[in-house]
Amino acid sequence: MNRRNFFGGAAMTAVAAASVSRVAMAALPEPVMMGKPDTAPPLVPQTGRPYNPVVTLNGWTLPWRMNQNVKEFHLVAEPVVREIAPGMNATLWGYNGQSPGPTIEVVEGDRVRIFLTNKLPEHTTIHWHGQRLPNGMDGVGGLNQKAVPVGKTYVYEFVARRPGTFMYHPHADEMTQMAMGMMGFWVTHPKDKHPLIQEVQRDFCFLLNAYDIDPGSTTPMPNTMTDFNLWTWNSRAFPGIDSLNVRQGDQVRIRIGNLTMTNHPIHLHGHEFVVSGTDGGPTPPGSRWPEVTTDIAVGQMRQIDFLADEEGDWAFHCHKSHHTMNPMGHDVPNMIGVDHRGLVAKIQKLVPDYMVMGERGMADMGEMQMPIPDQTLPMMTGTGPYGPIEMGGMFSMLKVRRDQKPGDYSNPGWYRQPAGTQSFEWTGNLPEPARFQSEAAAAAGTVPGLHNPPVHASAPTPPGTTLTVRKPGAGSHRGH
Ligand SMILES: [Cu+2]
Repeated sequence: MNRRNFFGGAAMTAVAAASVSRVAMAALPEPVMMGKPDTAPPLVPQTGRPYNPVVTLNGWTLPWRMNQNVKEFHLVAEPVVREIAPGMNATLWGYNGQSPGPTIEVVEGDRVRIFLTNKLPEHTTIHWHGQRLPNGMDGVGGLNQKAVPVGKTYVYEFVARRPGTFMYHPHADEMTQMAMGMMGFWVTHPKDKHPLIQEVQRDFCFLLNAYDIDPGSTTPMPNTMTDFNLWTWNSRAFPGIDSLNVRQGDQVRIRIGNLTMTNHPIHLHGHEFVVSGTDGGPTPPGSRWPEVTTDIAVGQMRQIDFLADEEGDWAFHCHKSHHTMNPMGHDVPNMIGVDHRGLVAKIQKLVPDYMVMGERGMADMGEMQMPIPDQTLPMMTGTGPYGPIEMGGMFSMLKVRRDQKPGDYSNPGWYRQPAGTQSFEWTGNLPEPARFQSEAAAAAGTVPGLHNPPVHASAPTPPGTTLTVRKPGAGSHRGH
């Protein structure tokens, strides 16, 4: 947050409440801006009903002003510069200095008033995805309201009627505005103990989003429908995504919404979770079963609950392996299995930077320092205590520690596995695998037919017989 608006949770709301005069009450709440892509600490509520606040991954919660029992928020839709990961800044559209916009946290039954100021170069609206509200507050431009013109401020007001996991985004020139990063998270906390909502010690949230930004440029291409090259959580790509740091024994909730153009099977290592809620509300207990991956379709939200009882650094990622990669060339030939040693050295005499990808797989990409244009990211990156992690995009870690303090969300560093609990190198004898023996036997001619399958199963071809293979001519199937 910048100095002008940084009051630091308690102080911010206290100052606002004390200084609101009759005149000021009629005025707009001053918008709070955020200048950094860091994960902000939870915003503990100073006014209204208490609740256990969420932590937005590489994001923050928008402070509010209490105005005669109405929670007032001020969102400013505007162009922003978002650091996708160190080394790459994207020119996006967002709210209050960042993309995604700030998380809005309220309590079931709260009356909420949101001022939306449009500082974009075109009109916009906000749709409150998943909310029960009056039809005229639903934010579909042209259908429920006139779109908010450039430079104007509109007001949305409704009661947050049901607790749950929601999001907000424009419903005006959606293709462009969502491709540019306009979206935000919304959490409505239950007002009392809720039979379907378990109390948790840690509550995280983030949105799945994707961008198509040509290496070397900074602005996403809004016309792209499927061929995105940056797969992000809250407009961050690994290694720019913060880890989810918890204390061993914590009951943990992670809320995820999908505003990309494809589904994402989100996978957690080392633990089982249940889907405890969707954007339709908390799930009935009879509908819950253990999972380690949950697929989140476009426009869906999933809320997962689990007990973090295993210490360690656990990978947490989208299971589509291309979504744990950062931008890669799309016209790269497949070199797996092609031995081009010698060739590279010859070409490098002419083109010093020349490199060939993936003769033995793509793992080389994790360690080679290939020159890349400014304003893009290495395809796979991130270094752990044992070498390159070889991940990008939608990847992070759940860090479970016995000695993490309650309420401490700081990164505890890398986990050191206790002695004798880590995969290790076998240094004993290696017996010849059985398949090599059979191949050796086949090469010696003692397994007839393994390399030269017989034409007729009933009459094995004796060794030494020349086979005549009849192939159809181009476009012709005559003769067979
Ligand atoms: Cu994915």
